[in-house]
Amino acid sequence: MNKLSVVISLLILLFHQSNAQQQASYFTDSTHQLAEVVVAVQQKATNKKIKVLSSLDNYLENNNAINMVKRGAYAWEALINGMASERSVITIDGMRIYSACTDKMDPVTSYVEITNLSKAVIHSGQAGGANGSTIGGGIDLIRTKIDTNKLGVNASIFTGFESTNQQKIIGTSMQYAEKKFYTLLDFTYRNAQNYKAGNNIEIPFSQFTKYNLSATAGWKINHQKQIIASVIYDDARNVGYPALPMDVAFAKAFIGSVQYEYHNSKSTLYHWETKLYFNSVTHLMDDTKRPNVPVHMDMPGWANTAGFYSKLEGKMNNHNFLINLNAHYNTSLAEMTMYSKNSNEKDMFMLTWPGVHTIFGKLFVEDKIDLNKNWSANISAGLSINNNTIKNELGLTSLQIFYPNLLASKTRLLKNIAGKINYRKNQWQQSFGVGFGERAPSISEGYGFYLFNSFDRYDYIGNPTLKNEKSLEINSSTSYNTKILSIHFQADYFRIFNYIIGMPNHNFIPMTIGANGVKVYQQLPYVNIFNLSFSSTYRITNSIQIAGKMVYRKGNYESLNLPQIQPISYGSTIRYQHKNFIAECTVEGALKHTNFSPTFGETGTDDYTILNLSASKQIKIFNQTVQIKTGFENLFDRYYSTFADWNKIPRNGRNFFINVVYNF
Ligand SMILES: [Cu+2]
Repeated sequence: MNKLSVVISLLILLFHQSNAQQQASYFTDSTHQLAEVVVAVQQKATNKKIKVLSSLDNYLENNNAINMVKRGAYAWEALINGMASERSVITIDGMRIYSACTDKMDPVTSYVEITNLSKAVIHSGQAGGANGSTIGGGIDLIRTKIDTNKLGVNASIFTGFESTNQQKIIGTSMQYAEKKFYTLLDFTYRNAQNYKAGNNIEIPFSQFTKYNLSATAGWKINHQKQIIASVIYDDARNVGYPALPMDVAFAKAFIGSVQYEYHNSKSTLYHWETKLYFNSVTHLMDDTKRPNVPVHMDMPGWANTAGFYSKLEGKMNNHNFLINLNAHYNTSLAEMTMYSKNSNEKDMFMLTWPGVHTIFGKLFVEDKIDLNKNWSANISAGLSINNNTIKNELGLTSLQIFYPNLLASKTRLLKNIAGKINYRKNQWQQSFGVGFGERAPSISEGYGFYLFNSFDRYDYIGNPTLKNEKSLEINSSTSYNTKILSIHFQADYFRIFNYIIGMPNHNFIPMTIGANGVKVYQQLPYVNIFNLSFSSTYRITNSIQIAGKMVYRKGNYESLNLPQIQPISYGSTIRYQHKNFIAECTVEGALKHTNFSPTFGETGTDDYTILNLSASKQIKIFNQTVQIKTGFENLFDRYYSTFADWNKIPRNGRNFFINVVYNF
């Protein structure tokens, strides 16, 4: 067993499992990913504070490698290893999805529901490079697979309530399986009003409504072959973003795929999986509900992506290898219309993403070699080709104002390579790895046109002449595991060359009224990002367990701090379990944010500590089970915001929640 992969299990287990002890089976142990291990099993105790019907955002935030940037109550942006989403690859079942919002209101993670996910596989650094080019890492959101051993109909209905924003959650999960055919359908509805921060302060424009439907159907051709078709339809409406000057009228995604799978555990090439997919994301931002807006704006965006991957896994002697060939084609377009108050004046229209088409193709190979009883090694390498073409004539001519020699098309070659050595003896496990990777600028970084950033209040202009960003990384981990005590220690260092960041350009005049100026994406010669995390679990008695964790990050370019780098944060949980009853008390907090970045508009945040209490119980009635989880978050109603809260919008105040899941 070699835990090279960080796999976090989502607590969907309540839907599909009747015993908390079985959770471990959800912590998949992949032999393939070079990913860092924040050993999931150890994290379990701290993760358990999560509600069954929690948002995926809250769930991901518990991982030591991840911080979530909050712009409202909904759709947070995941930072991996202290790096913004341009530097990571987030996929759903291996599928690439491009967001349609120029303001990061619709990260990929917002298009799935925790209720239809089985796990989030989190890779640190180059280990996350299988599905795309990355610097910080990757998250693959794996949806629930059907339990084909359970023939007939299996279903659950669930409901939840949160007092902080009067959130109502209701949904169902239904499975039907025959010998040759199976299907799974999940539906979740959430509706929330404005939430309240500590001290009972209401945060206006933080409401949202979301519908999510996920359906899968599989046909088993024989024991080894099957075809799976799947769709996700996600529809969020009337979503408020209190930290931003605009809200969302709607954000919709259709995500569809067909997959062919061959599996034969006796063969050298034991698993082959090929998927064709398509997804379409539509986003409409407006400010019609905001008072005192100088000029009303509409900002719709569209992102359509079609692609495939073919993944082959094999085993030969002491080698365990993976070959992943994938490609996708994306079109991204975003517009802005400023409505003139004076009917004699013309409305202003701009393309903020000038109809950029991206073609990306990648070959990724990985091998895990068992050298002897104690030693093993992982090596991986990838080569990608990335082409961006501005297809819209107006978009191209607009950008040519700044870049007169700009050509419509640009092709980049991106390389990545990584190696890791692992040593395992008795309860100890050690690893040491190095990696190198490159990424192309994102659409906003390369081609964005007057994108207003409400954090530093600058209009941003993309730079199509940017070089590839390159990263060198070193990582090391140590774990010690016994039945009673587990400890995990992890350190990562990234040296990123040609680091892309917006820098003020005083020659340009901002478009947004009240903006501080214009920033153009430029490159710092190099930056350093250093991450350190520690987590441990100690079983005091059979029924009482304590867990703790601490995370530290530092990001700088010489004496300049990088933005959005967290201060020291910590968490501790004490958990009591007796049969099907679990009670927990969690303390979490962060120290004062002192290494903030004034250059990028940051002003630092205060330290905070909050306390959460929860209890869950499972009741069995014949073949049916009812799971109830209830508790308080931020019990003392502390008013606080973290370093990652956009424009310092505060987090939730005291929240009473209850989740009920009924399986039948
Ligand atoms: Cu938006």
